[in-house]
Amino acid sequence: MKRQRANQFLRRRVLLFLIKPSNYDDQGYVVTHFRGVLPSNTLNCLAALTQDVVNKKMLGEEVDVRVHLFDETVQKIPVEKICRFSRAGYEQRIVCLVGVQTNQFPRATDLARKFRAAGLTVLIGGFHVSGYLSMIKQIPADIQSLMDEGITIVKGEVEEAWPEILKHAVSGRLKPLYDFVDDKPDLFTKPIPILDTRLMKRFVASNFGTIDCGRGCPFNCSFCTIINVQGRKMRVRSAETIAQAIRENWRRNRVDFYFFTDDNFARNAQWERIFDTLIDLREKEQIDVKFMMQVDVLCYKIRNFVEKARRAGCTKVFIGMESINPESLKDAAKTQNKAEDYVNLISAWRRAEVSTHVGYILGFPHDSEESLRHDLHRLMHEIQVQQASFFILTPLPGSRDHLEMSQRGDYMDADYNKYDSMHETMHYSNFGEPGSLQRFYHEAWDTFYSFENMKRILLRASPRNYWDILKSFIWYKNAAVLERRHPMMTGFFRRKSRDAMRTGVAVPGRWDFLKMRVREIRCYLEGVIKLLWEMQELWLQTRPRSAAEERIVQEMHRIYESVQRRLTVAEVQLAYHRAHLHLPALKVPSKLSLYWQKCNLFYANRQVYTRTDIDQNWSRIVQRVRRYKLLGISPLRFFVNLWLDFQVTTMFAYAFFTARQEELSLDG
Ligand code: B12
Ligand code: SF4
Repeated sequence: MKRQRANQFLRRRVLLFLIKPSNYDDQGYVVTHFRGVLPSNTLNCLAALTQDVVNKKMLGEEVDVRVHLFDETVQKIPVEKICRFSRAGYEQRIVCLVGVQTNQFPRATDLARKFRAAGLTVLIGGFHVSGYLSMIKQIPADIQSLMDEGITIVKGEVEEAWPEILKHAVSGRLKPLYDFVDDKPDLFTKPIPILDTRLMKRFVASNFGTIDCGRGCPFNCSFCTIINVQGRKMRVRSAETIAQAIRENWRRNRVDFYFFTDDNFARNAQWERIFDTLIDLREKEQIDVKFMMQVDVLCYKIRNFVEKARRAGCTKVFIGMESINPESLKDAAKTQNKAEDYVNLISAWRRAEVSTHVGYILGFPHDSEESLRHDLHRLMHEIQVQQASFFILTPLPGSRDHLEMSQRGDYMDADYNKYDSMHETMHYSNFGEPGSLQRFYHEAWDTFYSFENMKRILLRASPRNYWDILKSFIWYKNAAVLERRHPMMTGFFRRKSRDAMRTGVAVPGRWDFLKMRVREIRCYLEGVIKLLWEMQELWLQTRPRSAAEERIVQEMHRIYESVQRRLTVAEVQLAYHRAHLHLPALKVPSKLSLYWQKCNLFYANRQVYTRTDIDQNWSRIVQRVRRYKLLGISPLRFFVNLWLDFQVTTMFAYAFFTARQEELSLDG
């Protein structure tokens, strides 16, 4: 016993912090949300690699490694606490800033300097440093100064090299720069990203996992960084390792939805094996796993690809469409995309009842406001995609665009925090005045996610993906319209902290900060209520209805078109009567029972078509409150309205939370 204690005492403890930094907003606050939507696959990847090193005791028997994961997009990093403990000097502390993209580089730099100043060992890796240094051989001043301060830069993928880097870190022999870009690891049997149960709880859906089943892409788009870091030759994970990880996650945490983060799953040489394995998991082992993936425009031409994807549980595909303007596609060397394929592509996925989400880039040299408006109209009405994400063309370090612009000496914004595809970072030829492309960018989001377009999309959607699309609309509108941020970098309910601001930005006084937060939170909550009302209205107007209900709605519309005012009770009864002629099982309600149905929606929920009346009553009540005419508010009307709203909201919430059950039974 004593010897065991002595051994424990002699063991060196290493605390390893894997931190995924966020970025700053335009005011200099760190972007953190109460709940996130998309977890970081890079963080999960490094967690798995580290776990493997620890399990295999690759650092030696005497080293006891404790790993802590942080994702700053959903939690505050306890910088002071991490540094304080290090000053006590009991344990060695190593901080790894992981998956640092260009827009996160300024935040990562601030964090790295704080940790380094407290004497910790610090490493930075991810796409910014890997991309920049793989295209431009001369090390830029900002990266050089980090290295001069003793911070280690890691360029490229570390599946093979991670044990060695950790050994160097633990023994204090780290080099300033590690370079693995030309030495890409084979992924076939490497550890699959691990899901951290504690972190998963910070995301809206804790049944959500990520796996990169392969890396690289054979194409050659000029704005893309992936090919210059992960290469044009695809490397893949084995279908069996993927299936084993899915089984394990299902058993331990009931994870049943995945984002396969491959940039182009259609070019993964193992796609068919992976699909077949997933089909077996679903059909033979009853593990009802579903997933979304990224594919290219030509994928629908691959034999069996769409059909097998559906059977394997694919519910959504993200397609790199980028533009429907052939000139713009040529500008980007995206020659594999042919705009004439788009309609066939979308209808192939629609027939398989898999929803389609396209990435669309704004700001190519041939784009103008007028041409983009025209293209957007075609995207919505002719090609009929179900979801779209817009990105402002950005010269990301690591792309050919960035290299060529650097060589030509073209203007590029010096602030990397803006390289998030929501900001203008270069000159856009047909958008002379600065800010005009950004204005159009917001217009594109507002137009695509307008009530009328969302309604058209949901009316065309199949029951299998109706709720998936509606839920995405809530997420997307919350981000793009309420927060004015890109949904892929936005969660729910923004948090802000005075003590984690960008270096160089003046920290506001406590009182000013409090006033600002109260104002912001009030505006946000008002926005959330409006958003929920809009989504309820959307659901009421589009939800799948029974034949009887459909008939009544048609008859009511017919009568409404001839009278052009709200229908009287007698007219509603007439609609029932006409519907009854086609569907005799339908009872024509008495006048009294129609009044009863009007107040008791739970009893007759099939007859709720809109919440317009409820909203109008609320706005009348609010107007009176604003004019201090409280006595003019009828208590009866107030309580009836509250009761009706409660019922509609409850019905919506019930449908929302039981949607997954419905999907399952439909699938079965
Ligand atoms: C999934 C994904 C997302 C997810 C999750 C992010 C994540 N990192 O998991 C979501 C949807 C949130 C996302 C959002 C965005 N993304 Co993204 N995303 C990807 C994608 C497709 C896969 C990421 C992944 O899992 N890669 C696999 C991992 C294992 O590779 P890796 O990150 O390079 O990590 C390896 C090495 O770099 C290294 N490493 C990484 N960090 C560290 C740290 C240390 C210390 C060490 C030793 C090693 C190390 O080890 C890892 C294992 O080998 C990549 C493209 C790609 N192929 O990577 C784009 C990519 C990273 N995204 C990109 C962009 C631009 C964005 C957005 C700005 C887009 C937008 N407007 O929404 C946002 C920004 C989000 C933010 N601020 O948080 C760019 C980044 C380019 C750049 N130079 O910045 C990429 C490369 C795609 C592209 N178009 O070029 N993204
Ligand atoms: S298809 Fe996508 S991943 Fe492949 S090179 Fe083009 S942008 Fe990059």
